[in-house]
Amino acid sequence: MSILGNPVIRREDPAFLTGAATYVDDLQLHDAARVVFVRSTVAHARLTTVDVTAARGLPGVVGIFTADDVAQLGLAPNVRPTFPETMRRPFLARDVVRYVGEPIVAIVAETVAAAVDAAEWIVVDYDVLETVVDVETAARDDLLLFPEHGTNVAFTIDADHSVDFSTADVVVSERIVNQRLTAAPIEPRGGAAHWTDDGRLVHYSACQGAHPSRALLAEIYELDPDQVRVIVPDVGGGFGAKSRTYPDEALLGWFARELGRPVAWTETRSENLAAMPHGRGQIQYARLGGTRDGTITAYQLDVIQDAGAYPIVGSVLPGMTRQMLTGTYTIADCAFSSKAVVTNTVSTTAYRGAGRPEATVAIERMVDRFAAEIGMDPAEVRRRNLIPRFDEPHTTAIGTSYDVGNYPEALRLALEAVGYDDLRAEQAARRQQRSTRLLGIGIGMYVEITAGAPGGEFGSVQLLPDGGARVLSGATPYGQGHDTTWAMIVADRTGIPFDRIEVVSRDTDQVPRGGLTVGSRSVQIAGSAIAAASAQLVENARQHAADALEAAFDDVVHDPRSGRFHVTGTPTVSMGWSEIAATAAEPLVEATDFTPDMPTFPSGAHVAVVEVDQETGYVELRRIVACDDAGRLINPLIAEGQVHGGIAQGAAQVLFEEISYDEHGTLLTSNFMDYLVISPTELPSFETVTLETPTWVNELGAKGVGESGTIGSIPSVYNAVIDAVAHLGIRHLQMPITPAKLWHALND
Ligand code: MCN
Repeated sequence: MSILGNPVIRREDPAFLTGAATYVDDLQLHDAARVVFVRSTVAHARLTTVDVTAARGLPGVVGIFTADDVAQLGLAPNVRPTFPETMRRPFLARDVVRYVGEPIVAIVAETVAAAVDAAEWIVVDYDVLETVVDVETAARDDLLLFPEHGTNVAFTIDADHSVDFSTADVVVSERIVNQRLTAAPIEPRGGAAHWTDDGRLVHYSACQGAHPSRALLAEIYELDPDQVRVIVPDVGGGFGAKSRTYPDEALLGWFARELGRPVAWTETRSENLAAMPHGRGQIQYARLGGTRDGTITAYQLDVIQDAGAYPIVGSVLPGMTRQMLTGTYTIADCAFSSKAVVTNTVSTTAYRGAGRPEATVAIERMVDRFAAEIGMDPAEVRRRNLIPRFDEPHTTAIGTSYDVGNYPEALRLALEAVGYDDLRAEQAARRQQRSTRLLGIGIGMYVEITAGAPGGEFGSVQLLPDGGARVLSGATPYGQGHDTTWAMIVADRTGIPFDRIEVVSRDTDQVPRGGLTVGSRSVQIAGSAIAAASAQLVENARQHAADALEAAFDDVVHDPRSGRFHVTGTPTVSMGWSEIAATAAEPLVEATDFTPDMPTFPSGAHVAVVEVDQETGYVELRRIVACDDAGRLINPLIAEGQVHGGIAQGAAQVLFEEISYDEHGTLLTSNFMDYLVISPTELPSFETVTLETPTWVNELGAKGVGESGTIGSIPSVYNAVIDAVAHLGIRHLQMPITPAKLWHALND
């Protein structure tokens, strides 16, 4: 029996659960000074004075840095060369600040307390400029953040034609707000840096990719990548928001070099809420048309994406929304357009799902709106429009080719598991009894794209002298259980026992290459590389066994279950991995880079059941049934954990979480009293339903699962809440649907 597909308990967890893990802030770098940033308290202003003199020489202060002190670094590199040059940001603000939280001065001191005290003595005078926070207002270009750019629009995607709604009997339209969120990782951002005697930069970072971080730092410091070592210690979550070493953290190397000693920085929670880029922030104008028999014929989605003050990844995420435009449905005529627009807020970036939840929310809300309009059950409308099961690539009207999928089965399984018909009967009965506990049932179908960005991943497997193995992986885990997963793959392919396989990652000196852990790409790319390297190692070892057993190579058989090599027909004449390791003149090691030919498209169906208290507007999540098809699962226990976390974050978006700024650009949600992170008390036990439709894109048959829970849960919970109140004439509400918002809707 293979170890793959079994719920192997994560080997990472004992350290996490007992406090034995080492996060950046736990590193005891000898003689490290601490960094504190002075950040803008004004959203848009000309800086008239930045006076640091009073802070110099204060007890414990070892260095103070302003824009002038880091001028040699120029502007921070753009995320991609195609980003507008005119919108590039400085490392520290020089003339103008464009959001609350923009770093202006860095103080380095013996302790954080000394640096915080010194910060009180920094004088910053602001000549306040008019501010634009609302993205729809910013899109009108009445006020420009970068006058030399001529517009606030950073990127556009134009619709290639106008959709024909003339054949539709019914057309529904809606403005849908995918509000700003923060990733809220349990560990905020942090880093530490020092220089070696031979001039190498060593940078520790709580980030999502050691090698991309090294490449960026090498670019900034004009060093050969070999001159930079990035080490990623244990990381307390990232959810997309830690996918880049941002300008503040990138400066740590500069401070360390100038001061000739190590420096370390960990942001506070409020700093994290203000300064770590946010997610979502997409406003959608959706239009969907169809015939009275329930056939959807036309769909148009136009979006405005809030880029924040300086465009980074968030501003190009509408591209992902476009790719997943029509979701799991066959819709003959569709079109998409988008504009990414700068505002006086922190930049937006990827947050779990990154552009795909937005696509899913739009189509799934509109399908429900359409169903309500024609008076048909939303499950039935979905059944009538789902793409039938396919095993060859299926290309949608927007031009995206999906690999394999079985959407009707996911819907059937989820509805069966939830007991859909009984719930509808219960809902009808309650409505008839005029119960104030309003029952809502919401379906969220999704298909999403994983490993959507091009690129491969490195993996190697080395046979150790004692017959164990060491795996090197270029992927950087930050909570996904990669060590367990990679050891399972190697154990399966080689027969080397699981607990004798060690995994090395997150250190650019130990692993030659690696990518970013984003877009749920790791299992399908890094996992496939490791599987291929394992297979090569087996072939290599077979040759050794053949030599040692004095047999022809073709006559030597490897048994992956026992981990032994024997001569065909003579199982007693055999060798194990430790004997091969002992007899081999050189250590056996095999390395591979795997680059898939195309992304994969995980899919599924979630059904949420909610109860709305008509008197208070409080929404109680009663059940969430999730059927997530991520192809073949390597470790169903970890996959389920991924789905659980994702569901929690998705439900949180619908019910509680929202980053808000006032009209002056002051952050109103600067702590966890105001930013309502969801907790277990607001969540039911999730019910998961298994469906595995293996992909042919990689030999593991695996798709990504890291973001599925979020993508499926948002539309299901959203639709459930609206479904609960639909009979009272409510057609739509914007997220988050807080008790106050719902109460007002029910009473207005
Ligand atoms: N898995 C599996 N079989 C599959 C796919 C995945 O068994 N077919 C399991 C594996 O055990 C793997 C894990 O699921 O270790 C996640 O695999 P994958 O879907 O490939 O995703 P990545 O490892 O590339 O992780 C990225 C993804 C993203 S994009 C976000 S955002 C996210 C997420 O992972 N952020 C997380 N999960 C997170 N989990 C934690 N704890 N913290 C975060 O910040």
